[in-house]
Amino acid sequence: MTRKAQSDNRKAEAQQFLLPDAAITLWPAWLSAGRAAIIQAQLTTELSWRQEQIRIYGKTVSIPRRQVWMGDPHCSYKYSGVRFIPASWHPEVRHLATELSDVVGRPFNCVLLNLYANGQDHMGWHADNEPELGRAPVIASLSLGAARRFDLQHRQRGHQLQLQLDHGSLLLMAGDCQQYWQHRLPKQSRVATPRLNLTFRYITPPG
Ligand SMILES: O=C(O)CCC(=O)C(=O)O
Repeated sequence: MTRKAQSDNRKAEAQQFLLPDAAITLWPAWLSAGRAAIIQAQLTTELSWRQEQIRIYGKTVSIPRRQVWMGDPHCSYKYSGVRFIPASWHPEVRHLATELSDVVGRPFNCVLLNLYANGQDHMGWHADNEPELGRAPVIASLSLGAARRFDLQHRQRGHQLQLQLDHGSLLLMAGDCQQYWQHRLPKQSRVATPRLNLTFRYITPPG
């Protein structure tokens, strides 16, 4: 099958959610289980994962997961008072960024990778609304490993959405999603195996 035909098949399998102030699309099996497992194993062993420390309400705490920030050299990123300088592209991650750009029709030049050892590791409510990402960022979130629940809630209207992000799934958050909605990856104590998530983003180059 050609790359174009593969990407058309993936598009056909997309689920779109009709929600106020957001454009959310889920491809439950964007990568085959085999390819997703190979990429998960490779990135888990080959990247320099760090458990970052951030300041919350004046206290320094370790975040409940490990991370790598990666991308083009200009893509530095400020999160909870810490400025992250991007690691250079891992070839497989750069390849995924190009593939995703083809499918989504938008460029991606940086990515936050999160490694959750098990269901105790998590990420709290937040939006990817840092000024570097622009007014209506397009975020492409690829999941590898343990299936986890992913929650979204509208900041003003109270709408909620719960999704399951499976091994090899792709979630696209676009439109005004980051302005009006928050999302989180809650703790799930019964999950015993690791999960890796890559959120591809775009930061406008200077000049
Ligand atoms: O692991 C996930 O699915 C959530 C990641 C996330 O919310 C983020 O990178 O901003």
